[in-house]
Amino acid sequence: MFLILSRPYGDPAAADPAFRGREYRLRIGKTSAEVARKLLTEASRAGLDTEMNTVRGDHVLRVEGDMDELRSLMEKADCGGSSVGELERAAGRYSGREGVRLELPGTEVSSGRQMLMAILNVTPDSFHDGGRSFDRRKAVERGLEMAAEGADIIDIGGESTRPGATPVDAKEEARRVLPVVSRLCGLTGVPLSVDTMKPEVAEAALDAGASMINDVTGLRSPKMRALVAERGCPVVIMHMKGRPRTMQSRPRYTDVTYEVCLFLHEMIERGEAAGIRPDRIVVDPGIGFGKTAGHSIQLLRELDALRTLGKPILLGVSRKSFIARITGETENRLEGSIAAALYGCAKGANILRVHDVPETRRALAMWQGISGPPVWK
Ligand code: HH2
Repeated sequence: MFLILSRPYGDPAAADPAFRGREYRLRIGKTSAEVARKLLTEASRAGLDTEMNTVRGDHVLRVEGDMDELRSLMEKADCGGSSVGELERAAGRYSGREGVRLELPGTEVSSGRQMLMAILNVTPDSFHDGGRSFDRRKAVERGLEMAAEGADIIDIGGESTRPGATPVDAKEEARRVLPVVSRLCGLTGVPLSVDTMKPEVAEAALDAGASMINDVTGLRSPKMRALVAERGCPVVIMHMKGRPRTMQSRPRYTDVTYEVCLFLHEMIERGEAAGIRPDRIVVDPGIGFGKTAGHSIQLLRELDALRTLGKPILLGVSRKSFIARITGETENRLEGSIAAALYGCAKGANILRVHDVPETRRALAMWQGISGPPVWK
């Protein structure tokens, strides 16, 4: 697998001196020891910066250079035509030449426009809005409010995944979520997603009118894969290391971005092999899920690596603890959330999962106005 990363956002030299003006950083995974050695030799001959790591038995080589240098390096190291072809395809997906698309009832995600997924937790214990919409009537009111505020998708959850959260059984989760899904479905045209790791809850929610599944366990369950394939609905594959109860107890990675991408890549392959349509899959790095603040920041910095997977990218940074670690503001996390979300957009995020719809909508409009095509005279 190739991961391509562009220069860091902002001043490349200041942000990451290791880049030394090079255009791209490439991670080449799953090479044999022999090919990795050849690549290392050729790269040092060509004066390119390299670093080698072993991740789950794969040799992962980091090379910095522009695309021509990388291509010629692979040819010289005799990696074989298929590897060079795969590099070209990864580069095509990275640069968005192939485009990303996701259809939902009444709306569409494309590379050109970022969407807002509003968070609606029908739980007593979610880390930010726990208890606010636990009452069914209040949840429906809040959903309608978020629709009026401009949410493109509403993501309804009945089980908190905050670190240390107590798991909820399928019956209780369904009891919380299903009435809200059916009621909202009749009252708003905004597509509804259900945030669940349980195939039985997902199935009942689709029957009740939900049109998308957000699976924080990343389609690990064969039943979930079969269900999504059968229903043909869009699905979010999110990366999580461990389980919510224990995931924050000293998570470790050799190369967090590579490992997250490798997991997403494998789950995309398994999902597609189970019959899920390629244009129904969204990927998510799972900010804060089995990650220290440092891991989350590294993933955000390198979010563009996920573009190599060729799927829409969902990003959930809203009000998470790494924001408080940076700003020192434990209570006021709104501004930090918006700043992180916009940074994510610059790196290729297509869908932002947020608690604060109107504030993010206004900030996003400004960012889109500046970064989009020049429409102002
Ligand atoms: N984050 C949370 C829950 N679900 N799903 C995706 N795809 N990506 C995320 O980043 C993500 C998610 C945690 O946020 P929240 O729902 O507000 O909290 P809780 O799990 O405590 O209900």
